[in-house]
Amino acid sequence: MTCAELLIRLLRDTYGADTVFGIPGVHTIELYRGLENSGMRHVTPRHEQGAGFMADGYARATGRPGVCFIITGPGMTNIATAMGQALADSIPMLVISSVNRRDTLGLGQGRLHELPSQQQTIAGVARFSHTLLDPGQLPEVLARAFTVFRSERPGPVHIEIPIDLFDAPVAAPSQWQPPMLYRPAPDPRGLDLAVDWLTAAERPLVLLGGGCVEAPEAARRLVERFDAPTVTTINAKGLLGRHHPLDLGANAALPAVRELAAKADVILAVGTELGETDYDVVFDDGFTLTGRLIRIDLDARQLVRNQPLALGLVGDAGRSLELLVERLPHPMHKGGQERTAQALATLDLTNDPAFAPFVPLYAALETALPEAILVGDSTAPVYAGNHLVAQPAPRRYFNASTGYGTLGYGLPAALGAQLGQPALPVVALVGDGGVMFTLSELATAVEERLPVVILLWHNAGYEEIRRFMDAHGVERLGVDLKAPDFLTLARGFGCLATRVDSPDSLSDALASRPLDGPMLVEVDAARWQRSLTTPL
Ligand SMILES: Cc1ncc(C[n+]2csc(CCOP(=O)(O)OP(=O)(O)O)c2C)c(N)n1
Ligand SMILES: [Mg+2]
Repeated sequence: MTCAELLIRLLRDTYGADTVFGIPGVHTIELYRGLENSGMRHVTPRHEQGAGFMADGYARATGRPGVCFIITGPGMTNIATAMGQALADSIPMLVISSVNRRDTLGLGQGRLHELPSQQQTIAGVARFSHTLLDPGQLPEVLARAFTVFRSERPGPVHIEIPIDLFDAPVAAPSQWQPPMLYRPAPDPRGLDLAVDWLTAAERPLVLLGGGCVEAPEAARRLVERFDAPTVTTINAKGLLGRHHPLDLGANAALPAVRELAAKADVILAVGTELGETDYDVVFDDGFTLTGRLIRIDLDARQLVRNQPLALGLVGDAGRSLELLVERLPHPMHKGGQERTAQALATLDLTNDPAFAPFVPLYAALETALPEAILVGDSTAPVYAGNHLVAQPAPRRYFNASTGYGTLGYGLPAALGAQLGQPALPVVALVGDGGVMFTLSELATAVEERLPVVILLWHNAGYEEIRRFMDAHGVERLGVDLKAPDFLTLARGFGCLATRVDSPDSLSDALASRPLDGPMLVEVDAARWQRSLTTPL
């Protein structure tokens, strides 16, 4: 078989890939030979950034790496931004690309799609980037990619194949079975010490991040046994189920939770970066820990980032939490429920003027589509949703307000999530500014008949940046946008489109959503706000 055929078979048979996101070019046609009959679904986004965001959404919704087929040069620079987002949030993604012929690499001859060094350009947004120089090494290189996805802190991996190798003959591998892989468990001595500290704690706090999404059961059992108030970050939303009495939500940057954190004598942080976009979105370095910090992470280098560490354990989040539960005495009484309830009462999120307009919006969504995956861009409803939304399970809430913070993420990532979870409703939360970055993916949604609801919050400009300019005394510039007629535009793509201006009209729109294609629901922000204050 050829190198390209071997790649397809390994992806499908050994690694279980069922979907590929790609835009073909003259460099990659050999990758497409046989793809049609492989049984894998090929989805054509309208821009490589869309391919990367779709792969990211697919991975977050399913836990399986998203796979992309990308052309040399511009295809790769186009997808680099999406790889940056996936890298920042540790999302598994496999990007297979072409690159120029081996005997021309690095010569700068001005060949089609040539970069000085594509591998070096992409290495900065990948866990690793590898140039295949011998087709016989393909099984080993792919195995390395999948050990990153399964055994290490995940992230995007790039493998580039020189165009003279795609049709090179290659022998079938000696086995098609993937290896059995297990993640490490922490050293028992570290676990014992952690148990001692946790047992003695009087005012403990738990911080759970996106690294825990595979282990909701273990997470819930640990916090219940330990009886501690628990922050679940944006990427961990839903981990404890909806409205768990120990769940403080993704509110670590708000005063009442910061106070709990500052007063905590022992803090257990698992699979969380303790990063700015969850703990310090107000950018004032105000998340301070004075107690003893115990951290568990798959990546040792994470243990010492952002906060002074007292005890670090390297290991799989779920396995570590199970081992802690086994060792912790019970019952434990740390006043967790009372302290959680008190902090939430102080926060009083639903009456916070910054969040108030979005309370009825999320209520309407939860009533109409309680199981929905909510995928967001970086826009006003998403910032509020980070605090307001409670989800029944993890992998149902993610957006570009965290980590790399890339506008244009929401729509294509929602399409990827829908492809990965066809049985769940998916809602994309986007703004009038952000949606323009990747609006072309509406064509993909229509073509693939994906029943995603696109909720477009229209406030006529870059509201978040307007707010920052006002707050810093900078005269507004570049933030008031002339928006297109979104309804006409969506209909031009063949997408159902409607405008709403109140919670009731939103509920009506959601009730009429089609099941065989997307629907764009434009929310007129000004009229929405007025509908909340003036009875219609
Ligand atoms: C690729 C990229 N460019 C620029 C920004 C800076 N940025 C962050 S939020 C924002 C405004 C987005 O506008 P919109 O989508 O309409 O949301 P709104 O704040 O108005 O609710 C901008 C420009 C960004 N995050 N990402
Ligand atoms: Mg806007």
